[in-house]
Formats: sequence, C-alpha cells, structure tokens
Amino acid sequence: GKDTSTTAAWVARHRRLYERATRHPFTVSIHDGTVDLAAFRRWLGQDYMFVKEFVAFLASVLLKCCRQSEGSDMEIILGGLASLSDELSWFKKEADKWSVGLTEVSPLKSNTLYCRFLQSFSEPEISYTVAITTFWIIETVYQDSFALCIEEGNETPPELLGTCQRWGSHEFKQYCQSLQIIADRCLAEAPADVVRSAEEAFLRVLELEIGFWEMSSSQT
Ligand code: HMH
Repeated sequence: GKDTSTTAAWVARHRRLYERATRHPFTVSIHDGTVDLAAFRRWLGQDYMFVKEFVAFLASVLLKCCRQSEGSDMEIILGGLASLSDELSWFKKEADKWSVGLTEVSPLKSNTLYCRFLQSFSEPEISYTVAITTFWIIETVYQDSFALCIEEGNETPPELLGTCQRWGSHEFKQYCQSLQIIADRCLAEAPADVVRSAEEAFLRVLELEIGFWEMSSSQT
C-alpha cells in the first residue's frame, strides 16, 4: 500500500530469499559461537578483495549521483566512500591478527561473479536509481547479518566481536536507513521499467550474497 516503501515491500515479498542472505548458516554460526575459524579466515581474505571492488562501484554510484545533481545524496555517498578507506586499513589489521596473507589471496568463483556484477555499474546506461538501490541492499545484508551476532544472548567469540560491530552497529544501521530513504525517494519518482530493473538488481544482490557466504563457509 501507500504507507509501505517500495524497498520494504520488496523485503516483505521476497522474505525467504532475504532471510537466506541475512540468516545464513555462516553468520548464524558466528552468533552461536560454533564458527569454523578457517571459514572466517577465508571470508576475511575474500571480502578484502570484494571491498576493493566495492570502492570502484561506489565511485560509479557517486558519479551517477553527481550527474543527477542530488546535492544531499552526494554527501551521504561520499561519506560512505570515505569510510571505505578506514575499512581497507581495518582489513589489513584484521588479516594480520588472523595471519591471513592478503597479497596471496586469489578470488574464488562467487567473489569473481559478484565483482563482475559490481563492475557492470560503470556503464552510464545504468540509472542512478538502480545503482543507489543496489548500494542500499548490499550494505543492508551485512548490517542485518552482523547485527544478529551482537544481539543480546549471542555467543559470538570475543575475537570476532570487532568484525560484527563494524557492520552490526547502530551507527551502521542508521547509515543503511539513510540509503534506504534515498532509494525509496528515487524509486517513487522512477518510471516502471526502472523500478523493475531495480527490483531485479535487489534480487541479484541477495543471490550473490548467499553465494558469497556459501563460498566462505564451504571446504572446497
Ligand atoms: C560481500 N557484501 C559483501 N561484502 C561487504 N563488505 C558488504 C556486503 C558490505 O560492505
């Protein structure tokens, strides 16, 4: 109905898929304290590579935003881009702590697929609306996944709490909500075919996120 935002309606409509992405056995095992640390290490190395590609993706979102001259959106996206600088340093520090050699990591299949998807946003034909919606759901999957691991009653291993805080914090949640407001405003003004493309991208992200967790937790 009119009271529900477009993005909230999608989450409700695709709830099962959304939950497979945000309550994946890998992140649930972090919450339960049963996580395989080899899997965590694998995730860490792969996600560092992902985040480097995410910087380029975010630069393309920022560029589309500037072309549309959305002044206030620009500050939020720029803030997100700036915080990725700190995030890359965090990954290096964390990799050191876990003895993961970041320079020796090569991307696994699901990561390569996801990075290719991110790269496709550099095409000018892809609209700002589709890009900002994609950005929102990518961040939201991590926020929702890791928020669980710091909820009351968690048995998250203490040495993993820093990771969970990075994406599970209240501050990161507010940032995701500000992205959601932007996405919903764009979607409300967009023609039907653009809204359809944005929903397809939303679903694609959920599938890619599930693949990313699977890749991290599998032994092969
Ligand atoms: C795979 N999805 C993946 N990695 C991340 N770091 C995020 C989302 C959130 O930034």
